[in-house]
Amino acid sequence: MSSELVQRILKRDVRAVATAITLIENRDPKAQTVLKAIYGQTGRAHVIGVTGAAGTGKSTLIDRLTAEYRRRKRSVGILAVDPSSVFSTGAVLGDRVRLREHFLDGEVFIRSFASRGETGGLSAAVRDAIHLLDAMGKDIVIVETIGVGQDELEIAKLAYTVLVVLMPYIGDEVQAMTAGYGEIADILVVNKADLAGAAETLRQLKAVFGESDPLVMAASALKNEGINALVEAIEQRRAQSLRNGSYEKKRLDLCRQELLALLRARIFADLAQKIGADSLDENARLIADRRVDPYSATEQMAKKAGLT
Ligand SMILES: Nc1nc2c(ncn2[C@@H]2O[C@H](COP(=O)(O)OP(=O)(O)O)[C@@H](O)[C@H]2O)c(=O)[nH]1
Ligand SMILES: [Mg+2]
Repeated sequence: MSSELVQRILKRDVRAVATAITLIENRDPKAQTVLKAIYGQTGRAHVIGVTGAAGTGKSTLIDRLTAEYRRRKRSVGILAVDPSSVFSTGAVLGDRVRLREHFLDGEVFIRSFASRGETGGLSAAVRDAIHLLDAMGKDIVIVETIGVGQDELEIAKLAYTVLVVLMPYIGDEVQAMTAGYGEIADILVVNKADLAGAAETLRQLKAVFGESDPLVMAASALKNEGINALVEAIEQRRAQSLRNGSYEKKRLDLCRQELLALLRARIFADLAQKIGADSLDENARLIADRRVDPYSATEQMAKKAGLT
């Protein structure tokens, strides 16, 4: 069953990819079999992370970016870690909305992920889904996350290029609002540039970050303005990073992080099983009653589980 699924994924069968993503989400052991088999065919896709606060226009912007990439004959996959995200794909299809549905899916693959509330689980699932879309031949994989939790930031780090989307705001809170963003963003996009205050926001951001690190750009997803320039900037950055070796460095770094994450998950699952939920509850009770301290409890539990 798995090998047939693998063949279908490599033949770009949308339903096979959807089935495999469901296996990943359900943590079905078959998922690993599939992922092992397809991994050799991955490593080609350009993964673009799009993050930022809710309502800044990420989904709308992704719709427009997708249309632009499709115009450039590049295939696109979209993974949204916010189930409320709505993609019209109207931008992609224009007048051709009456196209048969499977054909629509063949052009642009879209899948949403629900947050799990368990740190690490979500980013692992999204990383696996990226591998699938990569193996099915998507040139571009866009991952939308809301830039709030640890998981969402982890996911942004799975991308080669990270866009942080902001919208015009009033006041002098630039530094506070953009504190963590500068570190993860390759490009800061002031979306909704059609609204008042956009030029001033852009000016303030450039005052904080300079011209290029991160690059600060304006766009209006609603009016489809600045989209071509944004795609140009994304592509230029990628070409540049391929030339100067930073792309290769990032690739290596992502593989190292993936290994560490998988090892961490495996070690922890093993340990949790050996320790058992009962022992965890018992020790929590003892600690709460101050009959033992958490440090000694950890030492004891680790020893019991066979760790030194
Ligand atoms: N004025 C204006 N509104 C926009 C623009 N882009 C998105 N919006 C609107 O902002 C709202 C939130 O957009 P959405 O893409 O769902 O934001 P997300 O939560 O960041 O994914 C929607 O009502 C959009 O129509 C823009 O460039 N200008
Ligand atoms: Mg959205």
